[in-house]
Amino acid sequence: MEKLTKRQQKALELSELPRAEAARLMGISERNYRRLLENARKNGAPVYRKASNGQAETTIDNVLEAPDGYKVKGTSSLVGPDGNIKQQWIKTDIDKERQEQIIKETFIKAISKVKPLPRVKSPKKLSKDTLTVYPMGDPHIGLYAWSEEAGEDFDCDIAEKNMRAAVSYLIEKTPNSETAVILNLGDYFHADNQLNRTQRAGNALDVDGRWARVQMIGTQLMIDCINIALTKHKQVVVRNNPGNHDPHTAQALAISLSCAFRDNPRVIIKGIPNPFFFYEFGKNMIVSCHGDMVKPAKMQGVVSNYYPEAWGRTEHRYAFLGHFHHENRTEDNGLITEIFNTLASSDAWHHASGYRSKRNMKALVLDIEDGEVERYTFSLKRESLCS
Ligand SMILES: [Mn+2]
Repeated sequence: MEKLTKRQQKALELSELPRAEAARLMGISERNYRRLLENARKNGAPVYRKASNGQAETTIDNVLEAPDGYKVKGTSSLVGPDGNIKQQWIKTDIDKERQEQIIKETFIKAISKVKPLPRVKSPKKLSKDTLTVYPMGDPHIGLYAWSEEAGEDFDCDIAEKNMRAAVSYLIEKTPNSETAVILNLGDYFHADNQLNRTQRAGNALDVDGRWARVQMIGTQLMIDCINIALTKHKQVVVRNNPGNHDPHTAQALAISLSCAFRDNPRVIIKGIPNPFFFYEFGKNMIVSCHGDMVKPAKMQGVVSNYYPEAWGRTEHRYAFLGHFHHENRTEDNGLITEIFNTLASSDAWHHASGYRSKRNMKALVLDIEDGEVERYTFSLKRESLCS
């Protein structure tokens, strides 16, 4: 029996009285009194009614219905010396058919509230003449910074909130290119495993929580970013550069994304183990790697050496890098090398060492003939616009 309300209990106590009298004592209408009794019954309370002669009625017909899902199987009575029934217990049993029906109805009701995953519709009026690139500079999901020590607070929740806001903002602003490239420049995850040290240098890492939780948050976040991009672009190419913080987890992320979007021909997950990403669009060529292995100043030689045919076919050549967190754009003999800022904060060591960069995320629009024609910036100050 569920807990009765005080008013239901009072109504029950008065149920031996004529209904009009009981309602008057409770200061409510007969109709409302009847409702109270009905609700008490629904909560499982057996409710009696007195016969008009003032004696308790003896047949189960006079007992209001058993609680839903139960059926009355008999009564047990206490008979006084005068032969009248003083008290009566109603024996109920589970009504299996009705219970099945209730379970079925409950399921149908619950299911009707569950919305299926929204199938992202392909947008209309798309331009084949532009390509939008969303470089994600070193997101460092899983980094923990405490403002008392590092000047700024940062953790998984903050990283996730900022990234969602940035991607939503930029996708709202950019033109309707048919194809977009989500280019994770590397160090998407702060730690590659639970040792909480970088693989090569062995630097100690300040981490937020458990590694598996960070993986789950980061992977879901990237899936969500891709889905946001699918609302704007017909084709979404995704690349995850392995960084010095996440040489393995970047690959695991890419594999997870391949599985998640296996049945969606609109999403292409590119080159999982190769540290270099290559993409050609009209007269544009994009090469990207994290930036920890090849010095930015060497990129012109590497790109022309690795991709000589594409170098010959294209006119606007870009090398997009992360790793350094500060912004830098240089042009060197036919290649523009650009290092992007990040949305992540500094950790304690970088703060103590005097490194701090602007925190933002950008979107670049490349024209099929003319190269870069537009760019948009989400700085963290714009976050409030996107809540
Ligand atoms: Mn790095």
